[in-house]
Amino acid sequence: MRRPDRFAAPLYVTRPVLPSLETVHGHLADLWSSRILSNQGPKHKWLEQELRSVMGVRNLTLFANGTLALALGLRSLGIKGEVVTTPFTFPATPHCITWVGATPVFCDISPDTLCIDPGAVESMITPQTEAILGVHVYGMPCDVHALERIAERHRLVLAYDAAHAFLTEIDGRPIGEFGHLSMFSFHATKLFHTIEGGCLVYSDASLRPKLDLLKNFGIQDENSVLEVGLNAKLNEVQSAIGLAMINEIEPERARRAALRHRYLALLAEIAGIRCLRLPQNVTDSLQYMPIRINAKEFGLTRDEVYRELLSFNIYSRKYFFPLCSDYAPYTQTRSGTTPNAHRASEEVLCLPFYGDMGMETVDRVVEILRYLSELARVR
Ligand code: T4K
Repeated sequence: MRRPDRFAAPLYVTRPVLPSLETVHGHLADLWSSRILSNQGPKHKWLEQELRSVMGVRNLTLFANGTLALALGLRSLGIKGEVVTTPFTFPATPHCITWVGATPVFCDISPDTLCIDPGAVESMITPQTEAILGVHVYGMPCDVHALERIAERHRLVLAYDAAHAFLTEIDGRPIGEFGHLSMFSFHATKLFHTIEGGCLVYSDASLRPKLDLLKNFGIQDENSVLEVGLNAKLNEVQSAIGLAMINEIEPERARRAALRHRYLALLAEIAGIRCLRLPQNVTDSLQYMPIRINAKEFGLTRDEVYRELLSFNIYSRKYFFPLCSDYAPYTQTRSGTTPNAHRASEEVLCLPFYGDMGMETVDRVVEILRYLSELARVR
């Protein structure tokens, strides 16, 4: 059994998609002549318009990043009590709840979707509960219909952290159409990005003026401040990057779809590795390439695989380990039992996945995984 070659350069979990410098220059030239660099200028307005059309939604507001978007979204709805959420997520999710003065409550995830389990949500609801915050992990949708029924039954706000779910659809319906509001991240590591950035999509159009105030210090005009707002505006340079990125979305999605196809076909042949399969009626956001490693069948634990991959110069990522409930600020947080979340956090590994990594790189990553499993078997 020959040890495969190590990658000469580090292979990261992702690399930002970059629009052509020429297109970016064109937009920057406008800024240099107008000298409008921030405060919801023309590029910002234009990008909001473009994204409404690309994402197929009516109500969309841009923010400086996804975290501020979600925190201000919760604030705009006046959430102050308990918010039931998942521990299997990026720390920004419970942080946003905490920053608005509300209290996160953790419950378990479904083993199939890795998203919040509606039954577990319901078991955590108390008279203090005001909202449910689901996370569409890796673009896999939560059980939106079951959550909607629970939210209606208990008169709760239903919000989503859709940071990974840009262009995810269920039965052709944009994911942002479900629930009261959804946050999308436009961080550099996302398929569509503005370097840092994010947006809220929401069902109630009357929320828009409030969100516009909240992201601009609450300033109504020179003489009046109506809200305790923050500075959460996407500036004109970031908006220009976003505009230049619009034409990159579909080519990048096509490249990633081909890579995903190859990964799925090759990984299916390795015992102990399971890929997250989206239901037939769901359009893939093509954001991450998560796999689950069953240590018994594969011969190595996820952590061992992670370390072995580093020796090949592959920087896979354990999104999401540890669970948020195990981070210092949340160890005392009310939580149901979360066996599925614990298991997922110990088994999931996100493999390198970005358009220009190239098909042969997928082949090499899988060859290395196959080698590791064979090596574990003969040891
Ligand atoms: N909710 C969820 C469920 C989220 O996953 C996130 C963010 C949020 C909320 C908050 O949204 P934002 O406020 O960020 O808009 C990265 C991203 O920074 C973060 O946005 C993302 N989730 C998270 C899952 O991944 P890290 O700490 O893993 O980033 P980092 O710096 O280790 O980058 C990962 C790899 O990407 C690097 O190894 C190399 C590559 N990279 C990264 C950057 C920043 C580049 O090649 N170039 C770059 O400029 O968090």
